Amino acid sequence: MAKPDVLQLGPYPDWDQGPLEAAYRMHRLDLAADRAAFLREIGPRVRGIAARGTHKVDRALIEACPGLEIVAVYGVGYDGVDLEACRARGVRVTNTPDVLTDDVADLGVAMMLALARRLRAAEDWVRSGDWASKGGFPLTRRVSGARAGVLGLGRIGMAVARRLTGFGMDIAYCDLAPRDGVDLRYEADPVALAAQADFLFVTLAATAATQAIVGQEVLAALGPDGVLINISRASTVDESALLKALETQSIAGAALDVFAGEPRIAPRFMTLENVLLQPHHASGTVETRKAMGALMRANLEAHFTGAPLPTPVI
Ligand code: 8YV
Repeated sequence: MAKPDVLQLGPYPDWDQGPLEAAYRMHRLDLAADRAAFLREIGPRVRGIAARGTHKVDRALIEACPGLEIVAVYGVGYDGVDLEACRARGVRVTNTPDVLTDDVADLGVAMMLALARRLRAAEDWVRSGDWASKGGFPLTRRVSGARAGVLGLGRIGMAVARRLTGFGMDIAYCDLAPRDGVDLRYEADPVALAAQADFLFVTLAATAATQAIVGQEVLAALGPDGVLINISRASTVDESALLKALETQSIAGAALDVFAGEPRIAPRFMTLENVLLQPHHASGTVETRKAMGALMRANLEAHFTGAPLPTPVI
């Protein structure tokens, strides 16, 4: 039987690319010189799309592939996929939940510590010789025992909260409703959550309802001692309100793994001292990326062999 044609929207590590090419005829849209011409030629043959969490699988792309059966996302977030258009066409969508939860939570906590304890500036202090010439590094900020807010208590929010417990933090969370069996303080309103947080973690799924949920009001409530940590999607934060809050120091700082227009992020971030900037790599460990790739490939394989999808979205 002929290998199914799969449209690939971005690069994967060799350990995934090899097996993908062994099982499917892969077509690299990301390497096409003329995207429209490439889609006109390949689109009619495409049965699957392999995407990364940040890719757009919009209506136009779906329409360019009239025989499309499945969109397999290498990532937990599927906000880039037009689910309505997929549903209307009976196209299945899969993601890679669970396997990345621990790494994303780990990075969120690492970012909190790195920003509060000023690891980047402190290392520069050593490397530049300031330690020898000027003496001790300026004092930083304590994390243990501080107040944390977790905005969005899904898998990743829970994993963050579990870790923060180990730091003896006073933890509250906000979600659509209190979670059964969760022994953490619940706040129905993100503004109220921010008002009682020293460190506010954004661990929301990106949906229309969470769009810019961290806006001017939440940032004002977070206040001049508050720190924002975003390991979800840039769309959950009103980035221009955030930049203004950082520039005017109406919040203490932000540790960000996600940005509007990434990887070409707003230049205003680059000159700020009170930020920690990460290149959207919370899931970026060898172990987790291997598991994500294996799960994405397992979803494709299940689909093309008629087996139940391991992790369907729709
Ligand atoms: C990945 C992600 O960085 O899981 C997600 O939703 O955004 C990340 O894990 C991404 O999918 C890989 O490009």
